[in-house]
Amino acid sequence: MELVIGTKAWSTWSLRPWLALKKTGAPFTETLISLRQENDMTREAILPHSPSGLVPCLKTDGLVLVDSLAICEFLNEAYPDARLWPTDPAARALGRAAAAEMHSGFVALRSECPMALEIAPRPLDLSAAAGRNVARIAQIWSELLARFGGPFLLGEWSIADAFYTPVATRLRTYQIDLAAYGGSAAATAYCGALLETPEFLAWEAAARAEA
Ligand SMILES: N[C@@H](CCC(=O)N[C@@H](CS)C(=O)NCC(=O)O)C(=O)O
Repeated sequence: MELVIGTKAWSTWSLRPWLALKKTGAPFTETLISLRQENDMTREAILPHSPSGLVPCLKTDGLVLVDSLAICEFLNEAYPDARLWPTDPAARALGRAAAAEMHSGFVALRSECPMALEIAPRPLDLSAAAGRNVARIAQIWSELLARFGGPFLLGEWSIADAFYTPVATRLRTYQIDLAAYGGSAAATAYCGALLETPEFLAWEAAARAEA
């Protein structure tokens, strides 16, 4: 398998399936494309790998799969023993809803607070829209952690946690306090736990080495 990804300091979309793939334990190679190159050069570098012109892209068994959520769902089916989603249908449904809400939403937070693993934490004033995004994330995290008992959203680590790991980096980088947005103490602890998994720490070390 080959996972084509973007600059590790910035590519939130790449981080998600990379974490899931690491959790499967399956061997894979990485192809790293530098994002934010001038003159459309990033797109030109991506296109030979990914017909969407976007990363991530997974190449496996003659398949070329684009989109972080689709790749994670593929991995869940290809590696059932990795339990990337829980076996309980209700937990799985709630996890998929949480991941999909991240995948398709929180636009203000994403644009105002880009993932930037190479910079030191710094405070930032959020717009009202981004503040509402943070409050909704605090609500999702607090409810799921209370329901399933943590330490991750559905109890054991799942694809939902892969989708919220980039959010945790944003909260840390821009010094956003979840408690100020209605988040529980468990939600704050969960944010820290996402940034302490061995897989995320390996990604972060590589991101810092890129700089
Ligand atoms: N919905 C897609 C979004 C992928 C995406 O937007 N990727 C960005 C990098 S994080 C990209 O490839 N940008 C191309 C560019 O910067 O030219 C997914 O989930 O994979």
